[in-house]
Amino acid sequence: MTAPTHPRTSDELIRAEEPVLAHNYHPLPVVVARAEGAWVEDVEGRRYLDMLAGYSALNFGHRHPALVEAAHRQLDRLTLTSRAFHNDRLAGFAERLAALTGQDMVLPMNTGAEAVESGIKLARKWAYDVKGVPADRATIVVVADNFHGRTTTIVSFSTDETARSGFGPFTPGFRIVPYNDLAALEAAVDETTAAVLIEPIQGEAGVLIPDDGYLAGVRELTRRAGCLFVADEIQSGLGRTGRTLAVEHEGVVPDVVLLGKALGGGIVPVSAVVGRREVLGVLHPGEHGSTFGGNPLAAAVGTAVVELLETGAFQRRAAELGEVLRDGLAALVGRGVVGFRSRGLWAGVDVDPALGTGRAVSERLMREGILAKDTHGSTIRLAPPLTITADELTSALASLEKVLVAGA
Ligand code: IF1
Repeated sequence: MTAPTHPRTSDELIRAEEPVLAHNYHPLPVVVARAEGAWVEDVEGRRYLDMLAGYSALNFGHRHPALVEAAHRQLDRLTLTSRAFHNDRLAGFAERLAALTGQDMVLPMNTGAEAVESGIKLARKWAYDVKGVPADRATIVVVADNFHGRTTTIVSFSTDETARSGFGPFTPGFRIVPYNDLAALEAAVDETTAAVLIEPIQGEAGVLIPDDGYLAGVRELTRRAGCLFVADEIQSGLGRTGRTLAVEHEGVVPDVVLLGKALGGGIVPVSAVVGRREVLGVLHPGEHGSTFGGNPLAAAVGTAVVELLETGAFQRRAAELGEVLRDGLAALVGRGVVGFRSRGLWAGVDVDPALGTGRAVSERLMREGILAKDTHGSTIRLAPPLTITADELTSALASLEKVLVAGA
């Protein structure tokens, strides 16, 4: 790729943001101008291997040709109708997505948080209309260290003070129990419970993988209690862990699955609630909606994403390269890595705090041409595009070793 001639340098662009852009992030000091596949290029033409992939929104790499083609084709036909009318892309998207996930119905939304909020509203309405919970008494059980988005209701049940503090008053009706603890979950579920809402693997918490049997236990517990199992697969889904959905590692089918991020192929925001007819069927005209939800551009790109996943090739690739990632990280334990968790092409790597914070390690990796991001403390999240090659992955691991062992 040739470096674009840009009117301002990276430093000038970073400085220009300061007075005019809200400071709700602390980005690494890199200004990306172009990208293709697993590689991004900054304003000055420096290249970096992207090991974050937009927090798993770029599972198919930057500007995957099939996805860009689908977007271009649709841009030249129709981009938005609102749901006041039908459009010729939505039925196909809903059919393909429902089949891919083994569910009955689809509620198309835009961002992950909107899918989560929609899932919460659906679970509550199902509790009142189907389960018979008294009005306004529905409860939803969530787990500590959850991350489900940034809306006021969602941060109402966050246990991360940074995400929650200063945004009250909060939405009631949520019970919080420890993750990976079936006894605590069972104790929190009662006749008012509409749903249990969990991430099959906790992403922001540091790629925390529950014990084998936990997801199957949640499935059995919610079935027995007559409440819904709602799985937030917005970060863990769509091939990331080596399966279409992370719940498949335990052969579990939730009542509702929340999808986002990679569903839009890293091109447009696309999210969805997919689930059983008995749940999504509680919605009637006028009860829920969104200006852009199910728009033809989103549906066209979303359909192309589903087509990429229908063959299973990306899932197999993530599983195979996930072994390279796992073995590479295992070789670093005791050499700067104090622990790690990985499933498919997704890992949370705990770096020895003596070597620096996750941020400091991310900055050292950046100087080695690798873009990654810390989550909390000294944990680095690795989530490359599933299109990464074995050689690229191996070189990223070598760079990690270099910045850790060399304490560079
Ligand atoms: C940020 C990380 C954070 C998610 C799960 C719903 C959503 C997310 C499991 C909401 C979004 C993003 C948000 C972004 C950084 C990133 C993130 F975990 F992926 F790293 F923050 F925790 N469910 N995660 O992971 O989807 O509304 O953002 O489309 O807020 O900084 P969204």
